[in-house]
Amino acid sequence: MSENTSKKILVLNGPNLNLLGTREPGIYGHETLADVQELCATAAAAAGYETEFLQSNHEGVLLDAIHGARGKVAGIVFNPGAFTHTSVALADAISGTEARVIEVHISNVHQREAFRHHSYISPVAASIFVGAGVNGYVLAVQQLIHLDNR
Ligand code: CA2
Repeated sequence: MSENTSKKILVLNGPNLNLLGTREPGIYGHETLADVQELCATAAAAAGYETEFLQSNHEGVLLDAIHGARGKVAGIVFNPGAFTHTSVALADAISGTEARVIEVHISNVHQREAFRHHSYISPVAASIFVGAGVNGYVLAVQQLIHLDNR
């Protein structure tokens, strides 16, 4: 484990992901964000890690969460939602704080509209899981733990 980190993982979700499980099940599945929270906590606990979970529809709240996590977590599992495709500020926060981020997208963004094919987050992410449904969060937690113990 690298120095200055704890056995804590921040799971961060961006705009509209609070709607998970309520609409568009053909794209995002039937699981709710509460289900995702439980999946992440269980995957983390299996390796002795704790999770902190936050969803926000506000870019500034996500920025503050990334800044606040500095030195306090092993890394961040991050689904930035639509901010993925628009936010230089979130990318700057990740590179500026040197946060270890695993980017997650429930849907396969590359099978969708062209504007979803570009991510400002991917160049500053350590790993990316796309199109694995909510299991992508579990894979991301496991990957983060793997990287933390290299
Ligand atoms: O596939 C993903 O996880 C996305 O990050 C989800 C974002 C979308 O803008 C990205 O391109 C890909 C949208 C999140 C909205 O989630 C909803 C869930 C259920 C119903 C409506 C929206």
